Amino acid sequence: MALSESHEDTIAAVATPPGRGAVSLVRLSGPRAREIAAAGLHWTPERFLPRRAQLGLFHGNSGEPLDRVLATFFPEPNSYTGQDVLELSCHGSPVVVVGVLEACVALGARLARPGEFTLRAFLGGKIDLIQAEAVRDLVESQTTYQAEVARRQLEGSLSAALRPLKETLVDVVSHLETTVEFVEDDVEPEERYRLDERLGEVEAALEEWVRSYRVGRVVHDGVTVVLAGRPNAGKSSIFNHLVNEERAIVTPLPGTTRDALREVLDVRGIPVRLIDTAGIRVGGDLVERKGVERSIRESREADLVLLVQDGESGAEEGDRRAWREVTGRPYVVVQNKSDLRRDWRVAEEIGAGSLGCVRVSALTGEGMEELADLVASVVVPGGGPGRDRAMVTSLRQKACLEAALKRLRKARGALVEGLSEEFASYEVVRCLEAMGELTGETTPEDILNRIFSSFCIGK
Ligand SMILES: Nc1nc2c(ncn2[C@@H]2O[C@H](COP(=O)(O)OP(=O)(O)OP(=O)(O)O)[C@@H](O)[C@H]2O)c(=O)[nH]1
Ligand SMILES: [Mg+2]
Repeated sequence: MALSESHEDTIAAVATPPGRGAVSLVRLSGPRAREIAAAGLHWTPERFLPRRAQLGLFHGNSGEPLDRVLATFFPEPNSYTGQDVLELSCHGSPVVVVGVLEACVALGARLARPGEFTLRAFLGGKIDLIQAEAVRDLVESQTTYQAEVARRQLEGSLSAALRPLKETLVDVVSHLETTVEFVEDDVEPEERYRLDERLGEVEAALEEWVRSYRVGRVVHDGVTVVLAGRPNAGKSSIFNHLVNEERAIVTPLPGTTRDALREVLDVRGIPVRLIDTAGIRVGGDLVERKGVERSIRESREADLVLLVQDGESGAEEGDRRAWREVTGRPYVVVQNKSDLRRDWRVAEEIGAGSLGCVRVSALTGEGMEELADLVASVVVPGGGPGRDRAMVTSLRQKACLEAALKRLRKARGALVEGLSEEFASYEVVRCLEAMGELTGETTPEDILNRIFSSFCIGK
């Protein structure tokens, strides 16, 4: 998508998911939005009232009535994109929706590309790039916590925090530039010290944001957690309990699970891809051996392994074998079947390398809340997601911040080493550019294209 391409054409897309539903929404944005919708409704454009839901009969390509729709007109600049926007809510049949969309196209609209509405909002200065990314994250969120973090970012938490930092940098640059112009009066050492101190404050703030990515990444991308252990320990029973469904087959026979089973669940706001695997042991038939291989492979790629042990029989060689296979990955010990036995200890070496230990019963549900707490505190650095912390959630944002930090440190180095002010000033300007790339002011076109093409159509 060439961004230089005119945004003067009017775009149209279905904004609701494909399939059947009570209502579907067709959205138009651009200078001809009102005219096109009016033509479909057989109205005059003047009949639209700003931000009022108005009922009308929408007509198809050949003039036949299609559906009674609810039209809402958002005049520019007070719309999502900043342009004239028209939303047509029709009955949610794919036939009706496609008919309305096709009529709009026949009347002069162009089909929107993925993310093009949000791109227009960005280019029109309604939102910055961080907020645009937050729109996508909000649409894609799988847990309420993810949605909350995205919403906060959409409201501009990071953008607002960056603003005073940028102002400080601009101020420092103008101080440095003044002295460059009047070469004869060098900056006094105290002045240098003061400027360096101000840069130091910005550096500390940027570092804090970079650090927040450790949590932000987990919140945004989620984690993979694998249930592993010897056969019959109750892995599948725990899996079923956590996903709240009889998803995996459970039997008293060791070696029940062969294939890996996956489900995504919400653990204290973190999206967890939970995988149930075959019990690890030697021997078994060909199918089971394949299952065990798979189990070991999944465990070795996991962010966290739940090493399930059988409380009924207690720690024994079978547990040790499973443990040896998963070592190298972070793991917690889950002592299952607490309803049968509570007096057993985890083998010392197994407990020593673990990030925690919890006693549960998949049968009664005992300890399951503690297990969820333990998982959340282990996968999120700093012990569980903070409720009101704003954070950086994308690698792109983190990379921009790191680039800015690198420049900032160079600038501080130049000041401290007593180099000419020009050097420091040059680096601070580069730092500002990196921050501009973060919010979208100076982001190269190909990066913008990549970001917006990852959106869904109609957003
Ligand atoms: N009393 C009791 N029995 C349990 C508990 N959890 C599982 N079981 C029983 O233990 C047996 C094995 O459970 P599974 O969940 O199939 O064990 P698994 O670890 O998935 O076994 P494999 O798939 O063979 O590796 C079944 O008979 C379960 O009903 C528990 O907490 N308490
Ligand atoms: Mg199983």
